[in-house]
Amino acid sequence: MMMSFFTSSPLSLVWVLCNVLLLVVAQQNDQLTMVALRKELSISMWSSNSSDYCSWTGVQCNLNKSLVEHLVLSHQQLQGNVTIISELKALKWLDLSANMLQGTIPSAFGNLNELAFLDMSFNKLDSAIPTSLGNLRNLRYLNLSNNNLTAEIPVELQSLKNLIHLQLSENKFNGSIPLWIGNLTNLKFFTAYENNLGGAIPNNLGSVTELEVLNLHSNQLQGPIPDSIFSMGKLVGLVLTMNKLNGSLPTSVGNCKGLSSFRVGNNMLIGNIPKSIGNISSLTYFEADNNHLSGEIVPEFGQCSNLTLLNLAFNGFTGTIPPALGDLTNLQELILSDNSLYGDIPKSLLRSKNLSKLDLSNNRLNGTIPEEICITPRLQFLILGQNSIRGEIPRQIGNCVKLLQLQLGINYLTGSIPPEIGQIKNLQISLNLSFNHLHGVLPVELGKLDKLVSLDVSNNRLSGNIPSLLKGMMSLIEVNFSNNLLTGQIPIFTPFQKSSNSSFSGNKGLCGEPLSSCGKPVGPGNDGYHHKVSYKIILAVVGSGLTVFVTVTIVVVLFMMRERQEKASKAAGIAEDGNGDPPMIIAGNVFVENLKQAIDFDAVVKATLKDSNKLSGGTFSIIYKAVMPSGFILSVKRLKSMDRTIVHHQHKMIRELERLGKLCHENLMRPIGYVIYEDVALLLHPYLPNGTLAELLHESSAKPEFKPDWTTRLSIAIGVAEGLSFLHHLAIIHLDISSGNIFLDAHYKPLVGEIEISKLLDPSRGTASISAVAGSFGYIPPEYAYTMQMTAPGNVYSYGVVLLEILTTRLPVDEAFGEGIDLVKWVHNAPARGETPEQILDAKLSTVSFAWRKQMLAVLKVALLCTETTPAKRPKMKKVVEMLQEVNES
Ligand SMILES: *[C@@H]1O[C@H](CO)[C@@H](O)[C@H](O)[C@H]1NC(C)=O
Ligand SMILES: *[C@@H]1O[C@H](CO)[C@@H](O)[C@H](O)[C@H]1NC(C)=O
Ligand SMILES: *[C@@H]1O[C@H](CO)[C@@H](O)[C@H](O)[C@H]1NC(C)=O
Ligand SMILES: *[C@@H]1O[C@H](CO)[C@@H](O)[C@H](O)[C@H]1NC(C)=O
Ligand SMILES: *[C@@H]1O[C@H](CO)[C@@H](O)[C@H](O)[C@H]1NC(C)=O
Ligand SMILES: *[C@@H]1O[C@H](CO)[C@@H](O)[C@H](O)[C@H]1NC(C)=O
Ligand SMILES: *[C@@H]1O[C@H](CO)[C@@H](O)[C@H](O)[C@H]1NC(C)=O
Ligand SMILES: *[C@@H]1O[C@H](CO)[C@@H](O)[C@H](O)[C@H]1NC(C)=O
Ligand SMILES: CC(=O)N[C@H]1CO[C@H](CO)[C@@H](O)[C@@H]1O
Repeated sequence: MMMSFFTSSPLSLVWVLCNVLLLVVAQQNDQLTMVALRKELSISMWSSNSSDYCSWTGVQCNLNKSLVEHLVLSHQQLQGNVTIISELKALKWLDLSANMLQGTIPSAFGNLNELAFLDMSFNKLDSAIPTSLGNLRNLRYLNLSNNNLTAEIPVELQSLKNLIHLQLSENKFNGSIPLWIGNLTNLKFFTAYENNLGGAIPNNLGSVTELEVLNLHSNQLQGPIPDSIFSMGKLVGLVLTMNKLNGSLPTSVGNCKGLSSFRVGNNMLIGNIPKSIGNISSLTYFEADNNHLSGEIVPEFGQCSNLTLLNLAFNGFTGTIPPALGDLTNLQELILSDNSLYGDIPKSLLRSKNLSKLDLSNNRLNGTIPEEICITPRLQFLILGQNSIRGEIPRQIGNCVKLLQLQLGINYLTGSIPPEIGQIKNLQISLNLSFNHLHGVLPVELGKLDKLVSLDVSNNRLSGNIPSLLKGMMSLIEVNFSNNLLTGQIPIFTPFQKSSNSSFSGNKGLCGEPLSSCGKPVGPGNDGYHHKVSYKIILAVVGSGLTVFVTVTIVVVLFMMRERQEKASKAAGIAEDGNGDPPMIIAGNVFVENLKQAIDFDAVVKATLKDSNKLSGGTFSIIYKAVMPSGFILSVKRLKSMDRTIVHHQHKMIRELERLGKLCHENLMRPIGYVIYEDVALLLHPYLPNGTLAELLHESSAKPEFKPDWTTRLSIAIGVAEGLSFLHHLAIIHLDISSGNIFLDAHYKPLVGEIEISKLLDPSRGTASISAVAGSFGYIPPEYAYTMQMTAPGNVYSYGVVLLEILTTRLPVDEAFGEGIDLVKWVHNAPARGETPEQILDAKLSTVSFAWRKQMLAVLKVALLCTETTPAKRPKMKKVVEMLQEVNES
């Protein structure tokens, strides 16, 4: 057979030889290309591997192992020229996401005829999309999100008829959304949010029969929401928030039986909400706040049994709140503020046992507060201010034990303040009863609210003394007792004396600081205040072990004494400044050459003397925002508990800082310079506008559309792990890992901060007393109480707590967990309580999709490992990174 084949015709022999030759050449080509690529990009995970490129990490070849088909090089900090990849002619799958690629997308990528998946998201690519990408006829997934790409979406992409996913979000695209998108009939997923796209939403999207997700938020889109996008009925998620859309909500929205998320807030929409909304049984989020919608809130919402969030705030809705909303057993947030609603707060609403936020403020509600107010135990935010609510505050308000914020100001409430308010031990954000007709005395039970930050009872008819038991409100920062009938001496209590006299004015019978003195001797000092706080912290941190308890007490007291000294010297500093003498700068430097011009040391120092510039405070430092005369914005860290050693060891410190300034990892916030004056050290960092992870996760003021989704959270978790892994690789132990020390850049890339502290306050340098209280409450590993030393496994534990925060959106310490239980214990004890992981994870994320839920469960496993009680059982940071990346790729 063989013989006959070979001999049958010399021509066929030539043909076979040619093919073998071609194959060899092709193989050689991929070999050369891969070796050249490894050299060009100095890819670390390929550094020690063989010449068999098909076995390199992230590489897959076809069955006969000659040609590269899959190339996954995400998260490799790649920076070079990737054009050469276009030589890998058999490539089907190319993932270059989350690197540092700059410049244009290589137009030679248009030659990759087989390519089905191209992901270049999360890089620094700029300019226009090369038109050659229109040649990729087999492309099914194109992800170019999170770059700096500009110009219009090129018309050539209309040839990509097989596209299923097209992601162009978070770039600088302009022009309008092309009409030809309507011809990509296979498209399921289209995102172009956070660009500069204008014009109207094409009204032929109805022919995109498979469209499931359309996310175009934060553009300049105008015109109506086209009726047609609902005509195919497959839509699951529609996000058009923050545009300039007008027109009314199409009735056809009711066709989309599978629609889960409908978000059109911050536009200029008019008209009523169509009653057909009641047909969408799968609806989970409905957000239409900040529009010009009007009419009544349709009771048909009550049929959307899966509805979790309903936000219609800042519109022109009138009429009453439909009692049918009480049928929504899954409702967690009902936000109807800033409309013209009147009538009662329906009692049925309070049956929603999952309701955690009820915001009906700034309407014309003229009923009373129902006694059933906290039949639902989950309520955390009860915001009823600026209405015409009458009657008394029911005593049952004391049942609202989970409440974080209670706003009843500017109403017509009568009667007295019920002492039961003192039972709401969780109350933290604010208690506002101002501008009502309340009379009687201030109940002493308010003193039990030891977490409350802001108390406002102004503009009522309250009488009697301000009870000295209010000193129990140890977290108080803002108070307002003004315009009442209060009498007697203002108790000596730091938060009171630190307030301005307008907080107490308008009470004829009130005297003492900050008002004029009563002519009587003033009581003892306020030292008890701080001691009480620290005492509590010690108890919670240590939990057991008397010897340890004593050691820690001494340490904490030492720490606090330093802090007080520091406060005194700071006050002196401000006084000096008032005289026009700026403090003498002893030393200062900027490590980054091209920033030297932009930074002015005097302006840096001045900025830190103003409290209004304060951004946040960590365990070891206070952070200020400093705007330079050049317009450049810095974040300036003033080291707390300043030690003389820092001045004495100045040169050492400067060397250390300069070394840290060279620490190059994209997930570490390294110093760009420093200023030293008197005995104060200021460290300069770039200012990151997105704040900290703690703010992102826990700050209720952030708008829902800025709440990070799971994908963002996972990438933050991975970034932080990578930063810490890098530190450990250099044998640097972080002393204060917490979500408050993780900063986020404009793309939500995390940067681990406070790394300097680890070096500057090294225990081996005689500053052990400070590092001995290393860590933030809730993040401190259990073994720390015995060893008093922060270690790499200790860092892994603290990181595990951050992971749990990311997964649960809960604070590391919260009284809601029960006596002596922190987040770690609460999660570890879930099986014992008979709770499933689903009851632990943030349901707003875990119920979005099965894929997210699966990833969250996998990350939960990692978090449980990290927070093992036995340090030896915790994985190394490097292993954590690997595990998380595996989850990410699954
Ligand atoms: C190698 O694999 C490709 C496709 O996977 C196939 O077309 C080709 O014939 C194979 N070559 C050999 C020598 O097996
Ligand atoms: C990248 O490399 C290709 C050749 O592989 C070359 O043609 C191109 O000019 C390079 N681009 C840059 C920006 O250096
Ligand atoms: C880019 O989009 C694809 C789907 O089109 C997705 O699989 C991938 O995870 C996305 N990349 C990133 C980094 O999110
Ligand atoms: C994006 O491009 C603009 C110029 O168009 C540039 O000023 C900016 O620094 C770039 N941003 C990033 C993150 O590369
Ligand atoms: C779009 O952006 C490109 C490049 O930034 C610019 O040249 C062009 O004028 C812009 N077009 C519009 C319509 O704004
Ligand atoms: C879409 O396809 C139709 C027919 O296939 C064609 O007539 C029309 O011009 C295309 N529209 C665009 C905007 O390319
Ligand atoms: C409501 O949500 C549950 C859980 O996510 C889901 O199983 C169910 O199918 C949803 N109901 C409808 C009508 O979509
Ligand atoms: C509440 O206000 C509405 C509309 O102004 C009015 O019709 C109604 O009588 C008021 N209810 C009470 C109890 O005052
Ligand atoms: C297949 C193989 O040997 N891969 C190794 C390549 O090198 C990296 C790091 O140098 C290892 O992690 C891989 O296991």
